[in-house]
Amino acid sequence: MTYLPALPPLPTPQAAATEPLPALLPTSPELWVVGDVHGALTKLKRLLWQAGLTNPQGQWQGGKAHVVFLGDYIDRGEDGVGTVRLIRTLQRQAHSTGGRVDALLGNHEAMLLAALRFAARDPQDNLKFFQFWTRNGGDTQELACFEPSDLAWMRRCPAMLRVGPWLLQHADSLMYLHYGQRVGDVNAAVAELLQSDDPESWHNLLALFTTRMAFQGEKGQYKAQQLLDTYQATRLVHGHTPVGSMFKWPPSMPSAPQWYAGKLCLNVDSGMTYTLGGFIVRLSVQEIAQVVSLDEW
Ligand SMILES: [Mn+2]
Repeated sequence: MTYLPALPPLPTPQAAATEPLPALLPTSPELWVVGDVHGALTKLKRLLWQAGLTNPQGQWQGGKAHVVFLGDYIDRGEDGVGTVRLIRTLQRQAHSTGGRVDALLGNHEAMLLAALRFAARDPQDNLKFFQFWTRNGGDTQELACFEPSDLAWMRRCPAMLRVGPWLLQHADSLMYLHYGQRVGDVNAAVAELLQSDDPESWHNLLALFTTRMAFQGEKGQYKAQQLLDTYQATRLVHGHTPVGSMFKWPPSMPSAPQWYAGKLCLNVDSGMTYTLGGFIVRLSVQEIAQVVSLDEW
């Protein structure tokens, strides 16, 4: 990690080169959020089935529900490729029933994309993109299993979304402010970066993506409010840092979604690939409406 350059000054909004994604989506009567899956495909399928979003085989049965996956689909768990394929399939199936599935960009997808982008022109890995990914749990055995369409899909994953009053992003970090002051601008800038061949831009993205816990501690609530004000949302939902590690819960304690920073932030990373349990969360306009947890089984 030490090779990474100093972070760029904050903020550095970039001109949008691509059509911005819709920043504000209507609030679905059923909004579900799924934290870091990290290849825990068996658990993910069970959770989606238990929530009534799919049948036991993983086919969409969620009707008009809206499911947002918060990034980090690959590495560490049993089947990252299968996880990506399941989410892609659910996106198509949900679309046909008036539902919606979104998948945000996680740092593991960004690390993989960086490693692959520079593999041909930097075979000695002087830029250390490949090493950075493998040292952070990159699963090189899975590399050959990803098809070009999987990687193209990853490059299209938005960095953040706003759904009604909720701001949804992968990391508990202020990194998004480096890319724009509006949700659509951030997504356009990150999408442009993911198509670029500039190593420094990629280094900066990966360095920013290693930051976490920005909303913890004395100034956490203030920072969260700044972020939410900037992106015109009232509550933040994120993954990236498992709740058990953020709040130093003993391993025997079942994980659960956790509010913090004066209830401005909701951490929904169940760490499902590291722990016995796992959960997904349904949100109402301002609250947790339902938690579907494997700990109940
Ligand atoms: Mn992460």
